[in-house]
Amino acid sequence: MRTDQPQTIYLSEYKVPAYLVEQIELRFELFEDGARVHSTLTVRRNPESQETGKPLELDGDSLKLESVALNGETLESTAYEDRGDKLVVPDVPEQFQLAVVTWIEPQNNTRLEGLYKSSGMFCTQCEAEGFRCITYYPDRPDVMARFRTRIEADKSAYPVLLSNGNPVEQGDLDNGRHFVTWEDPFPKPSYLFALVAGDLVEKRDSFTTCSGRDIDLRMYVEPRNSEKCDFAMDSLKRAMRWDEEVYGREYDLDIFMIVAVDDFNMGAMENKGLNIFNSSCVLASQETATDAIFQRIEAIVAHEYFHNWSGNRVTCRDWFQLSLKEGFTVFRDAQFSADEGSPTVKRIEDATLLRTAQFAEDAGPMAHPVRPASYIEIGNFYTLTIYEKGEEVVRMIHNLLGSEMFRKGSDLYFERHDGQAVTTDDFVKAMEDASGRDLTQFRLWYEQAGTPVLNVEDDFDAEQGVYRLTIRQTVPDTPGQTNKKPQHIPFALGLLDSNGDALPLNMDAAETDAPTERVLEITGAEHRFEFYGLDEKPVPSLLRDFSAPVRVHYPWAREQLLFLMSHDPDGFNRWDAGQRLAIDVIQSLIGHDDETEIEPRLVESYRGLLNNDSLDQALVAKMLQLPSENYLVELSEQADVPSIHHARERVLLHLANALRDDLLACYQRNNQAGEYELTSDAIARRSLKNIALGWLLHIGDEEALALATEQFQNADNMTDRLGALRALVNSGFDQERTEALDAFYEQFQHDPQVVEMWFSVQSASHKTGQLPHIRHLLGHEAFDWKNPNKVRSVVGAFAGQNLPAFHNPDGSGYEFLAEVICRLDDSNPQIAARLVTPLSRWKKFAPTYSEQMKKALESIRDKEALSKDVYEVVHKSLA
Ligand code: 0A1
Ligand code: ZN
Repeated sequence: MRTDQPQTIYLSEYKVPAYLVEQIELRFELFEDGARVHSTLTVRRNPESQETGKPLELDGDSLKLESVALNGETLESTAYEDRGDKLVVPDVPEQFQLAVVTWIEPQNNTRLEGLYKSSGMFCTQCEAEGFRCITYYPDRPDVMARFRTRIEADKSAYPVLLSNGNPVEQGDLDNGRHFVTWEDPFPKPSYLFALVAGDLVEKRDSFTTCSGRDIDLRMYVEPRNSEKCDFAMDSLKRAMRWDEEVYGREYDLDIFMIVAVDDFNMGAMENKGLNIFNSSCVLASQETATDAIFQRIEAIVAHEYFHNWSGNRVTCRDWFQLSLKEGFTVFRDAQFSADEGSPTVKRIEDATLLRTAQFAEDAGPMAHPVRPASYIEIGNFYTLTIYEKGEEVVRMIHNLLGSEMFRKGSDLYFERHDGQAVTTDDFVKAMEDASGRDLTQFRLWYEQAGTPVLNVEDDFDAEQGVYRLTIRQTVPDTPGQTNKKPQHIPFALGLLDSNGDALPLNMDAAETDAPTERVLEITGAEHRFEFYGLDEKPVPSLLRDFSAPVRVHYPWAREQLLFLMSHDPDGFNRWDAGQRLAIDVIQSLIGHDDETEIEPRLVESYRGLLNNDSLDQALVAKMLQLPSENYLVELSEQADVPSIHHARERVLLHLANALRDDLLACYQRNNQAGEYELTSDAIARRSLKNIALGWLLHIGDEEALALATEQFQNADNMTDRLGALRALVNSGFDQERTEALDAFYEQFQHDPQVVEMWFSVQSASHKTGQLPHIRHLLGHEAFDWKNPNKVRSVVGAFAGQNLPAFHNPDGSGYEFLAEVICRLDDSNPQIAARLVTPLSRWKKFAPTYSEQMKKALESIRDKEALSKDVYEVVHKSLA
């Protein structure tokens, strides 16, 4: 048990830095048994700081201090204090140079923060507070310095030496060593520093910017990955062009580099001019990556590139402002993906993630505002709330202002704050100043946690021809926040007549020529809207395109949902109506015996979808997918996972049996030979085909088994091969499942990204993902505790996606997860803390489950020397 209480950091205690760093000169001597880091800082007192005479305090973590020199004079150890996490130098002049030498051990760094080794190469991860694991430094984003970095290493083992900016010098040294010096002309915070040294192949391309500058584009990967770079490179060029066209943002350095590393805690990192990626988020080929992975790579490459403006040129003042860069950048990458593919499908995917996982976070013990007010460990705040809800907040500003004003606001923001470290409030202010709109109440979205709930009622006055909507909003209590104020909510609405035609929304009796869609603005606790000139009670289409991240309650009749599924001109709401109908049907079966009738109109609507070739096929593919077990859990009060699973399975089996011939026809229609393409139509076809195959195998169809085997063996792309594998794994055909899994591993065992898919297909499957098999996978030759992707693909998939196995009523799933978390806490606390999430939701489950989940949390709490990462999540969960 940890006896000391880690410190909480508060936004209200923010103070400007007492010292500023103008320039930092770094020299890295890289060896196999460690690295020596020489750092020379040019420092001056911050004229804006009130704290005159304050000692210089530099942050450090796991460093061995070798020497300190002030203005060239080596200091006696009595002239400074080495507190481990701080280096304090009491007597410093107004301006000075401080030279610090530290010794670090990248080869033993399993936390993957700071400088570490991955597959034999050196690489860094400095966001949020990793730079302090490299050298003593004011490691906070509002200290922005110019970096000059010299890297020295063995030339044959590490021929490639990279850092931020431009290479300015290179040469050979004694003993087979060499060096390269890099200079970054843009002042930056330490979290954007990066270094890479390795034996990597270089892939080159170029991009000509809108002003005619030629940019050198380079990707660095291990030689075995050299054929997996083209898609990322192409995505990068498309993102660069898009950012010029849509946001007027041009790239600013002469070189832009991307490096792929296998061991990485997150997806990727936007270090200035030198983005570092988790291999699984950048490397792809037709044979090894699914369509979903291609789309993820496109989005992440764009995301990291867009950060060059939204994050790097304009950065965050402190880590409470994290959503300033993340919310805005996710919004930008979502717009890019929408423009490159199917906008409706992109919106459906984003809303699904938000409603399934962010709403759950917002209703759980770790709920926090988009701009949090306090934290213990900032690593725990790279959350769905900061990223995804943060995106929604920016999207709502876009919805309220319109595209043109939003662009004016973004131009003003970049112009006003270029080179500065600012706050979310500065962002909102720029939007206000450019548009003339008052966003005072809107700012509550940054301050109040919790998902607002809208209760919608309607009535129709047939005599007057008036339709009335009454909308009441409440914002639920969250830890530390009660009695919240109403928020400013853009609510997009349409009304349909009984033919499915869009009605004009006359909001004043005399109005003519009214639009058929409006964005209503809800600001009070209760609002009433009236629509005139109607002959019959319309069917409302509420919160179109998911115009705000809120829960909407309206007493939908199944009739209305079926009607919207086939008539709503808003694609998102068509899909949403289908989801609501399926949820209603599944929920009505929970706790009832297997004789209860399943809504026959659900089958007919799915039949209609399967045979609908006039609708966007990408939308059809989404509409066919039943709501996930995770979402059904999120929607319930006291979740009983086996009952939810059973009810959903009943619906799935019923649909698959009733639609057997339609599914087979759908499979055949979409199983066309031809060149592999990544167009949204081709992606939709593969998706439809694989959904049909999965359903058919689920009901044990022999004809489909033959098709799946054929597809598994002969597919020319990973989407189809994995689609067939997944269908086989989730089927009752035991022998074919085993054969396919063995053959797949045999074929792809040398490709870590594919082996990760192989792990997660098994771990997430109700058929194979039982605990003994999960333990078996942990002992597999390809499993590696030190590699976060492997941990995620086995343990993450089991606890996060395989709900019936994880929530085994005997509690074994929870005990297992607690054991894994304790083990990982010693080597990689960031990854360990993320794995606590499924347990942290214990209050959401029926008592037999929640009591055992709580026990598992308590067992983690009692571990010796718990990291502050895990401490924070576990303690807040148990509070
Ligand atoms: N800023 C990166 C994500 C990132 C965050 C933290 C990391 O280490 C703790 C690593 C990467 C992004 O938004 O892509
Ligand atoms: Zn980001």
